[in-house]
Amino acid sequence: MTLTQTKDKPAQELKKTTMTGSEAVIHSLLQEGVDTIFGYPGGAIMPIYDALYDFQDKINHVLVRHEQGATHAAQGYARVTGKVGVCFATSGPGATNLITGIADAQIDSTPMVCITGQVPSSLLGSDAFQETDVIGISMPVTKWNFQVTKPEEIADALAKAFYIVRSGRPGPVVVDITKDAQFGSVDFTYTPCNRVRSYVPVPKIKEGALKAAAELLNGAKKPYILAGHGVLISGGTDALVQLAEKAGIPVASTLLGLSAFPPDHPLYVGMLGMHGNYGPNILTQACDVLIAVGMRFDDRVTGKLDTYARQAKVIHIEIDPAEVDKNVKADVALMGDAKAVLEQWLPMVNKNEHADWVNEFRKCDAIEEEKVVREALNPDGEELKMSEVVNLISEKTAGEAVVVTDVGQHQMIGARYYKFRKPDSNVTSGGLGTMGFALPAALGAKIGRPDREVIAIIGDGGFQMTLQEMATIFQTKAAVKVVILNNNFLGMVRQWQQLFFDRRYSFTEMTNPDFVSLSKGFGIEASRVSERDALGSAIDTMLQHDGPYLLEVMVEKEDNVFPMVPAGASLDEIKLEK
Ligand SMILES: Cc1ncc(C[n+]2csc(CCOP(=O)(O)OP(=O)(O)O)c2C)c(N)n1
Repeated sequence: MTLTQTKDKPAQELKKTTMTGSEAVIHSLLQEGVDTIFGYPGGAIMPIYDALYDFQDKINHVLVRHEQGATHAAQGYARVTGKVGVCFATSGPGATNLITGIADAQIDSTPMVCITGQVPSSLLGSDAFQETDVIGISMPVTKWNFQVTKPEEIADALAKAFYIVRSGRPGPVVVDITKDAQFGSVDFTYTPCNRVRSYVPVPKIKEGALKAAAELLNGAKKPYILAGHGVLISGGTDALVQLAEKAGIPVASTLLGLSAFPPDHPLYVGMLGMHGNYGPNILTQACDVLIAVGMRFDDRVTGKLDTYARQAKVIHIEIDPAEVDKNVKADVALMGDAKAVLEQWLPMVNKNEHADWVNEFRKCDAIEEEKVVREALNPDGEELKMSEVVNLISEKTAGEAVVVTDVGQHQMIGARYYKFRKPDSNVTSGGLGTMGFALPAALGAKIGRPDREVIAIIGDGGFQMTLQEMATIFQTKAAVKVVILNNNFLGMVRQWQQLFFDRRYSFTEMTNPDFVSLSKGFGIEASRVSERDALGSAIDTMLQHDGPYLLEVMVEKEDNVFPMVPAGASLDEIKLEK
């Protein structure tokens, strides 16, 4: 996302005024259009919180219950609004509690600015109370980080932080501010940043590469588009539809690319990856030109690299040069912002149709329908399956909700059976696979888009990793709908134990608390359902409830997610059943 595309208000110049470093932090955030912060106070960041006290009419500070919750909430907020998520935390444990969410934002390209308080600069390196080297700790998982020790550095550091997180491939930044810098006085001026020496956020699109790619595509008999998160980040969904329609190219989506292409479109063929659809995986091994758009050939998508799409010429559209030729060698790399590349490339692409090729996907759909989907959506057994629950939620929300999933079987089922009909609607932890992500991310998404229905789908395991954020949901009254798919197991790990470790269920069964009472204890209305006959009305009650609501759905304990490409296997080895 380039600076010009960001949905934040643009930063403005501000003339000189004398203020404290802490006030300078708040004024800098206001200059960048920030109106929401997720945070948790403590000793080393108290001056900044004190300054914030006077700006409660301009900035909504959401007091989370754990700093990890602040990061995931900021991620959820950023993913559905396209704006920068902002977090505050204190030094030491406050700062270290941010690390999981920062790593998650880094691998899933999410723009986030984390501001941490730090011990006074005179005490740096002395093992002072709550001193930790957050710069050192966060270095490998941030796009940039910086320690401010003087009040006059604050404005420039924050201007640079916002420029870096928004520009090019988005990511997280940490700005660590010592307490003396917060207390000190500064003549504040604010100059937005729009350039950093030696940093080229968006590579220049090369005309020659576009022509070479067009030649490959125009000669292709079995072209195939893999759409990733970069399509959504660049706002390139319309451009992608135009390309696919003009040249008659089937389109598959990565996990994070879901909602970038209309699910009912005749050229849409489904999801890629370990638990993706059968056709998109198996036919990767049959296409002749593979066009990867804003995706990074994650190992969950490629399976065994040595056997991955060996027959195909690869065109890789990508903003981050570090991703090109990293896992899969590109025959032509189209470097740049996905939307810009697609728009510039379109006139060079010939009109075409590949009806027989698209039909090969439909034949695979029929196989998957027969072997997997029919039973998943119309089970013979009495117990509810996750798939039928997600399918019903999809129908009852007309595919128009923001769906935030956690990590595990329910995540893959959510991705497979929710029909995302609006862009920027799928919020999940893709790259890092962070259990505990969904509840706070859903809170952040609802705060960012109160106009949209936000539904968190979470496993009984992951819910217990960040359930304290139920208190934040209660306090903010954010009308998040939480669906726990309770199988009394760490389901995805149990599935692997069943399939690859001889059914030795080593520490994956859970004796759970009473989630309904727990929710009510947090002041959030809740109910439980386990019968098929009662499922529809239970979902209706949840959706119609004015305010947050938790629905616990008891599901089959040992249900499995299929298809599955076993870890490290080739895509040809995809399993449709045990
Ligand atoms: C923080 C973290 N710890 C461990 C894991 C490994 N892990 C992946 S899926 C999973 C099971 C999730 O269980 P649950 O939340 O109940 O969801 P289910 O798979 O049953 O739908 C585990 C333990 C992880 N992804 N994240």
